[in-house]
Amino acid sequence: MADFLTDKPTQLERAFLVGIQTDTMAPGEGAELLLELKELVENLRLRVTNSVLVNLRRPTPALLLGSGKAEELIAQAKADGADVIVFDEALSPAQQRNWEEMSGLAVIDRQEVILEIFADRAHTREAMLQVALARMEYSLPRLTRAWTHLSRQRGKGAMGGEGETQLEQDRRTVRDRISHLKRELINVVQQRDVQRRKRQRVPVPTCAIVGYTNAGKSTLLNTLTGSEVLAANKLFATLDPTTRQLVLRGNQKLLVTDTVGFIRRLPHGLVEAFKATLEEVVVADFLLHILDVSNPNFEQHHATTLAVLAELGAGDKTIVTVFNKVDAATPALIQRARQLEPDGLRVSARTRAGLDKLETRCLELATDTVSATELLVPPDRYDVIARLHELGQIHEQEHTDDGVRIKGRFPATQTGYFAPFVVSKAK
Ligand SMILES: Nc1nc2c(ncn2[C@@H]2O[C@H](COP(=O)(O)OP(=O)(O)OP(=O)(O)O)[C@@H](O)[C@H]2O)c(=O)[nH]1
Ligand SMILES: [Mg+2]
Repeated sequence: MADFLTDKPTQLERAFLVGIQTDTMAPGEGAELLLELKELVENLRLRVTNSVLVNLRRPTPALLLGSGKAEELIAQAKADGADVIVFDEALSPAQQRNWEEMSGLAVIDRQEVILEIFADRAHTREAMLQVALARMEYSLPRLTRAWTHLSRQRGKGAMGGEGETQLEQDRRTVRDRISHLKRELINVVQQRDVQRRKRQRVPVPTCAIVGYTNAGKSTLLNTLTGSEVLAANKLFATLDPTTRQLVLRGNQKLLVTDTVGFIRRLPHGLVEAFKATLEEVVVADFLLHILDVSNPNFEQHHATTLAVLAELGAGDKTIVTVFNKVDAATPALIQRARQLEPDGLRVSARTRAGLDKLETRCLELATDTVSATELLVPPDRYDVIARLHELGQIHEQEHTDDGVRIKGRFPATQTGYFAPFVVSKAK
């Protein structure tokens, strides 16, 4: 078996892209997705020879498209000198195999392209584990195809004869690797949990920056906190979460986490695999949803991000919508942003325009979120109890053997004062 942890795509060079427009899609959506697919494919350093948009009435089980159309596309791909056909629409394992047999070319879909980019970007142990897991889940039902993934020589699965037993062996190996990776990822999650608890002994409020890939999340983190996280004009530059401290007015601290970007039709296995990393989003006190308002597709990006957040179980968090790159956006686009989210903030992480307003909003939310807290005060510290009553609103107070247990809301500006007594940060 190829080593999925270290493989890099190197062999294929020229891609022929096939986009699909169906009746159920919004007009023009197929064309837009196809443009995005082109960008994705170019991020793999493949050259795009041609992009074709096909109107699809009724998908067929064997090839997705009708066989006449398939033959036509294959002839065109070959004439263009392509060595791989890339579908924007997900292909079933059988469809993929049929296309490969019919064309003699490698045939992949958007999901696999995204997986390959993630594999290319993964450098830390955690990211590599997550990508490896997602790739294996993807390849398990596809072991009989001629190409197992971009970086491999032709596979041996479908060769007949002792092929069956070979295939069974391959399946077993992949299943074993999958359960092994899952166990390792559980360790990662536990470790992260320990780190987070250490950090939260003093309850500093947290926020996570989320959004479509290339929206400017890392740039915003850098500008706000003066750090130097990699920000680059390429898709999925960030795979690992990075947390930095932002000091707001009145010395209010806020931990800000930069996260992996989202994209339309993100492979489900990838979202699953990245749950360890995306835990930061789920536990954050609030989210900054960054959009690239200079990109005419930002409305779709907005919807995609909200859908992924819902899938992660973070759909009901407080979200601050931040329209970034106003320096590069046309007035018409900015007008559309206003319509989409009238309360959204308009900023430029590059020129710093609007960042003071963003910081003010963060301060309001940070002050709000530290406030729901459970404390345990030693029985002899009546001074503290009196002060807490003075400072905040007490919701519950109970005398126990260990001391006085208090639940309530307190201004975050007093965090330093009550932090030593905090038991947990209630939600
Ligand atoms: N014009 C302009 N460009 C920006 C702004 N903010 C970020 N960019 C550029 O947008 C590109 C992507 O920025 P990143 O910060 O890497 O984006 P990201 O959201 O972290 O992307 P991923 O990690 O790939 O998901 C870079 O080339 C940035 O220089 C901005 O306010 N204005
Ligand atoms: Mg980034």
